[in-house]
Amino acid sequence: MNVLRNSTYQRLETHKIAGALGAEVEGVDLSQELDDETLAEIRSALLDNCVIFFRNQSLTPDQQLAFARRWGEIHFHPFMEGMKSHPEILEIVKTPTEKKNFGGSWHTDQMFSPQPAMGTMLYAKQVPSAGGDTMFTNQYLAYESLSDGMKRMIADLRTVCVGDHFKGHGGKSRKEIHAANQSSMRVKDPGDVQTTSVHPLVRTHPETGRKLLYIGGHVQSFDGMTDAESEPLIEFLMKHSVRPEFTCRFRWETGSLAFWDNRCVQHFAINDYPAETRIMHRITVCGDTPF
Ligand SMILES: O=C(O)CCC(=O)C(=O)O
Ligand SMILES: [Fe+2]
Repeated sequence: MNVLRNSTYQRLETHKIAGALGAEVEGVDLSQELDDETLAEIRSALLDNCVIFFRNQSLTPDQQLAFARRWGEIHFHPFMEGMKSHPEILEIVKTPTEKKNFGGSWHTDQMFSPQPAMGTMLYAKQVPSAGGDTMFTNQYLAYESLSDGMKRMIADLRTVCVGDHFKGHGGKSRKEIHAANQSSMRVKDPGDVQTTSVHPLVRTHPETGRKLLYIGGHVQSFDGMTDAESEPLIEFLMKHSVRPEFTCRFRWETGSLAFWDNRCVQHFAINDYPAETRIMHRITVCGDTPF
């Protein structure tokens, strides 16, 4: 059952943007150093709503980083090169000449890492006149809405998650895909950073204690099963996990910041602005080992 998301706050206000998840937060200026009470209320709003949005923020990279650091260590993307001036920040850019976008399929961030990102903060620097929205889906609801039989069947499954050479991209490497797209974003070699990991398919959120379906586009197979055996169930669960009634869709404006909890949502960046430019600044915060 979905939680009601009706918490009340002293320092901020929340406005739900959909039935399943997502709320806009008002009353907070993220460029300022926040007191512990405000931060605690933002944490409750995040845990309640799975993804929260702040509008009309004016943030330098240093200010965005200072806010992110209040949540933990910064997670560096093993494959994507950060900004020269701020390696912790990934600049997500798509210009009119680029066909592909970054994050244009359902996934949860860095699921291929042994300790995937706890949360992602995405700040809009430049947005198209229309389009370029991001969708989110609530993975508690995805789990809870499965039948008892399916819940029993998947209870002990573990997923093998990969960070490169995705089957969906014909096995091509990130480097090859970005080169073919003449992408503005730079791919780096992960070196000896681990980029294939095995995780429980049914995960318990470490803060809320609720179970959820931990699945996303990085899942290649189930541990101990062949690709052919895994594929039909992965396909069913991926389709189920993004049913419209589990989702919300955020319409960006310059100065919007989205903060999502990667432990319980998937997201999808919609690629529907062929002739325009979109520039976002993204920081991911380190997470823990899924259980
Ligand atoms: O650009 C977006 O809306 C999201 C891209 C993405 O997947 C990410 O930042 O993790
Ligand atoms: Fe993402």
